Amino acid sequence: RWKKLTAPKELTEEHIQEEFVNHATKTLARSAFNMDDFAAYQASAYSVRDQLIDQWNSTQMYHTTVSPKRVYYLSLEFLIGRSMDNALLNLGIKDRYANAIDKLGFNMEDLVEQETDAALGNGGLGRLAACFMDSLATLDYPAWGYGIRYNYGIFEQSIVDGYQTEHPDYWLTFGNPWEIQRLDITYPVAFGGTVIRSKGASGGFVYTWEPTERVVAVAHDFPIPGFGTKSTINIRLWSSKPSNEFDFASFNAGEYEKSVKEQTDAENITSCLYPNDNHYIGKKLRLKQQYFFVCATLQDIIRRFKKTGEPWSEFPKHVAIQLNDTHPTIGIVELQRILIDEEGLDWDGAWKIVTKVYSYTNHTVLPEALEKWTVPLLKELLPRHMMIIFDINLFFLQSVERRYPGDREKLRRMSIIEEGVPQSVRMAYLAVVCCHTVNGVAELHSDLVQKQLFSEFVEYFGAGRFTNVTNGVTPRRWLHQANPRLSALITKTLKSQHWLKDLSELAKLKQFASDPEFQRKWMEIKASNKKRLAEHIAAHCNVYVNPDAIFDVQCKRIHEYKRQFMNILQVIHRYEELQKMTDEVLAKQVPRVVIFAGKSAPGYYIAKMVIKLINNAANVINYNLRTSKYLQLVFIPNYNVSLAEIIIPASDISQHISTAGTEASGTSNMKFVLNGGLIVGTVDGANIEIGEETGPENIFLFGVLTPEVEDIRHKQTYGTGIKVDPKLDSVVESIRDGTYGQPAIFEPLLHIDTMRKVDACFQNKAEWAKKSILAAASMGKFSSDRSINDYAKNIWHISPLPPPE
Ligand code: DL6
Repeated sequence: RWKKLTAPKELTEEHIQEEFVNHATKTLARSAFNMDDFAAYQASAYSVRDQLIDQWNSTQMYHTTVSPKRVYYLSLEFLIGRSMDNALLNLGIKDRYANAIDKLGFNMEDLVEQETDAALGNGGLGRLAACFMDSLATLDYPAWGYGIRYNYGIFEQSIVDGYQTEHPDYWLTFGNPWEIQRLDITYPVAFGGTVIRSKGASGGFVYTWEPTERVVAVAHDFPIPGFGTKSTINIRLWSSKPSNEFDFASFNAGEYEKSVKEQTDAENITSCLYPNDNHYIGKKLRLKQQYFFVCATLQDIIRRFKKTGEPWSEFPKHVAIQLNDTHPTIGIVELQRILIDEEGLDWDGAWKIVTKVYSYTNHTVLPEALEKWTVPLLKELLPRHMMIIFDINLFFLQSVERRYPGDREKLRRMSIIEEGVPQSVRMAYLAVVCCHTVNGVAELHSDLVQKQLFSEFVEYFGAGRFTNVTNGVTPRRWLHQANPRLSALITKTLKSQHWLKDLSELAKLKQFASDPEFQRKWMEIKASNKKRLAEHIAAHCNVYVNPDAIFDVQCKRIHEYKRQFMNILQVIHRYEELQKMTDEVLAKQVPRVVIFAGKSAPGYYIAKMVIKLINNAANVINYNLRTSKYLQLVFIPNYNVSLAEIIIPASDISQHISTAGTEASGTSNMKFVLNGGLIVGTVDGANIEIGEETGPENIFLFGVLTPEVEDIRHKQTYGTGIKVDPKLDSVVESIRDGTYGQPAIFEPLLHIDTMRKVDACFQNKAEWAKKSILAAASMGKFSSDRSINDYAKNIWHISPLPPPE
């Protein structure tokens, strides 16, 4: 009877309308006279969620029955964006929904716009996690994502007088139809206190942690549907709440603030996402977040494993845990602690299990982004974990000492504990010592990881522990959803949608790259995407940009190493050149619209000054009546996933110009090319592999190679050569003399010649269209499906488990 009652009904338009009205009137208590677009979005969202839940229940039930090896993807960030459009497309029910809703007087595209982004991440790392979830579901892998349900996601950015201004992103104001709160799934999490050592029954020592602070983790589930499959997997995000709701003693004594303090302290743990990208900050609350989330996650994983009734030795046959950067690394220590202190295993037995389960992805070689927690802070919050880290380090260094007797310098360099006042724990070293596999995220980056960051560990453990998995992006969101017309053209041309499940099929488009009719359709879609972006810019920046100009985009987090500063100098140089031209020469210039977007960390002064400079320069450039036909500049505020979905399909060129060796991979580079934009980029991160796939003629790479960077830096620092490009002298001078507002503080540099090349190429429309098609058709490698298959095969050793039809 249960089965019959829960069997999904056929999803006819009528059924969709019934469900919609049901949610509007019952869930939202609205009447037909009180339905605006937002209420209609909510009613649709709840009814789509019902569809998701059906699939999700059957996927989970099936996985529970089979009990396969699962991968658990632990990430402090999941930058999901909006869910409704994505769910409709992945479930293959968008047209039916749009028609059904249309007949009720609503437009699906308008409703989709009502949704607030789930912005629980800073940038590339968090968005990668979201792409990976889409691929895991699409490829039918038994997988779970685990993270934190922040009440406040990444701040919202507005531009006031040219300056970035931050506003809290309370994304949950109107509830969240895409989550299921699991008040029945809670786990205790403890902090602080002391550790008591006593003699155990077998004569060895037993350690009892007596914490001073206890909170509770509550599960919230976000179903993630695969594309063209019944698999729907889960991201489980934890929120914190107090273990004792209320301190009645204090309340009765009239100390009201004290009585709620425990409650607020507990809830604070999952209040805010730390808004730093590629920069670690040693805040106590951040460490609490990290431990809180892995502690709850491990209890959940262990509960699931225990249902199998199998002994601990079988744990690695059921569980693979991937650490998305070092942020969840304390989870390694937590598992060792649980196994020895709570499950009674001896050290070696526990260690064998722990080291078979965990693997670690490194996402940066920048020293300022490598996490280090001070020993006093770790001792204060997690005293037992600190003891275990010291033990792991001791055993590790003892074996290093055996291999390299007497080499004290090596021991100091390789130690997980960095000496200093105070001492600190190098979390990346901890991860390398404890994980069976460590990967970088693009070929060059993985090479630097092995040759620079962890070279002595490669020598010690052997190269087998280290590998590369080049990042990828999901073509479902980043082409099918963001660029529906291009997706439709590709499907029509290839006579099937299968390319959305196997992106390498895009290569078949190459045969049409010189076909004028295909080029015309391709470029017409680009033109309409540019118009759409121009409308967004008019609405949000009050600038009317020329949609026929080259759209030259740099949108990403604002960071010195990403060199938005270099880009704005180049724009200013272009502007100055235009000023010098006669009307005749001016009339021959290729019009350009330069588009910046991106957030700076709130405390990152230089990055914020770059935003200000861009906005100041825009104010000068856009109001020059003589030259604004040829050059316009905008900074679009509040870059997020939804805005990226508008910007990316509209770019002609996009800039990925980090100093060689600094950008681990980059993933927006892949999204731009997939949408027919060409890259202007340095020889860095995934740009290199993209160039290998497209061929050098379909990408504008420039600049020095990684090994040369150190050399140049050295020469600049010590003043023995390399001079600033003289073409930039006047730019630097004009910034210095205050033409663009804030004088000085900026330093110059290059890529002007590449931009000239771009101008020349853009004038030949057919050649440009051909490059655009060929580049997009070469993107097969950069699907996150390929990345996930690499992880599954080489690191996690898991297999697809499609639910039965
Ligand atoms: O791997 C995803 C993404 C890369 O594409 C970017 O190149 C890289 O900068 C970013 N790394 C981080 C590091 N943050 N921490 N820790 O966000 O990862």
